[in-house]
Amino acid sequence: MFKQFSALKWLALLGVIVLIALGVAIYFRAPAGPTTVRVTADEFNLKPNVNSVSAGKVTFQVVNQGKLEHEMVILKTDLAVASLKPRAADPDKVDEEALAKNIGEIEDIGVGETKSDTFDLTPGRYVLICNVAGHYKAGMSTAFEVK
Ligand SMILES: [Cu+2]
Repeated sequence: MFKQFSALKWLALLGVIVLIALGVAIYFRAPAGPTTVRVTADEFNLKPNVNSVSAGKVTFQVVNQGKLEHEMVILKTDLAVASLKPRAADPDKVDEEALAKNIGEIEDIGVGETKSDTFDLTPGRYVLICNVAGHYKAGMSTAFEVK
């Protein structure tokens, strides 16, 4: 009788320990990984599935659904989407450093291809563009916000 009670007591204690361990694991669980933004590129749009994310590591997954090669350049700028300046030597392309900061880019995304990269983004206003000659002017740009 005593031995049986003891076994039950140990079993109950084990149950309590498991519950506490679970609680601790949930409380201290690892923070979520990078935010993923899926961007669709075609002629001539650059469409992210969200227009704002929280600051931190952001993975952009760019899918080329068009018939031409595209890219995605991340510019940190307060300029409006349509107000980026053209390059003096190559007016079909945006000057990525004039009043904007190039944070990074995913280049040479072939037709039907998906390319991803992760960037550490600080709060602010951004513009995403495709800087293949003529594509920005044709409409491949979108405003993006990091909060
Ligand atoms: Cu393009």
